[in-house]
Amino acid sequence: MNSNFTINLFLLAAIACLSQGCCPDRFMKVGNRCYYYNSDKVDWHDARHACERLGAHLVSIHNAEDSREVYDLWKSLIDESFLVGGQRTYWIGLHDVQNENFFEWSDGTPMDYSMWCSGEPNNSGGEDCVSPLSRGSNDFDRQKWNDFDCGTRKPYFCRRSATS
Ligand SMILES: [Ca+2]
Ligand SMILES: [Ca+2]
Repeated sequence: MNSNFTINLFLLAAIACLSQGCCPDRFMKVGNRCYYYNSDKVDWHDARHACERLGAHLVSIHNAEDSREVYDLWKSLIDESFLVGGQRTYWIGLHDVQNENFFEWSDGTPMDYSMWCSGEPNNSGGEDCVSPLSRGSNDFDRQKWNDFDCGTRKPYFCRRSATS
C-alpha cells in the first residue's frame, strides 16, 4: 500500500479518535462507549475478571435503550440460529452473589432498572448471576433476564467508556 495513503488513514483515525473518543484494540465503539464481546464461554466470575483485565466491566443496563444497544450488537455478531436457547446468550454484570435477592451491578452503578422474565429471579437451586434468557417471540422479550447458576458458561460483554 502507498505509504502516504497509510499515513493519511492513520491521521484520519487519530483525528476521529480525538474528536469522538477512542476505544482500545478489539473493542467496538457505539456512541461514546466501547464494547468487547467474547464468544468463548466462561462462568460469570471469569467473565467479570476478564473484563476487568481489559480495563472494563461486564455491561450494566439502566434503561431499555441500553438493553437494546447490547442486544443489537450481540445479534450483529452471532449466527441467527443462536437466538434460540438461553445457554447461548451472554453474561451481563448483574448479580446477587453478596446478598441473596439484593441485585447489584459489577461496575458499581445503581440498580435503577430491571427487565426480568416473568417468574424470575427465582434463585432456582441457588442462582446468583444474570443473563438474558432469549425466550419469547420478539426481540424485546428475548432481552429479558433470568438468574442463572454463576457456574454456567456463557459468552460475555464488557464495556468501558471511550477515552478522549
Ligand atoms: Ca440468587
Ligand atoms: Ca432463574
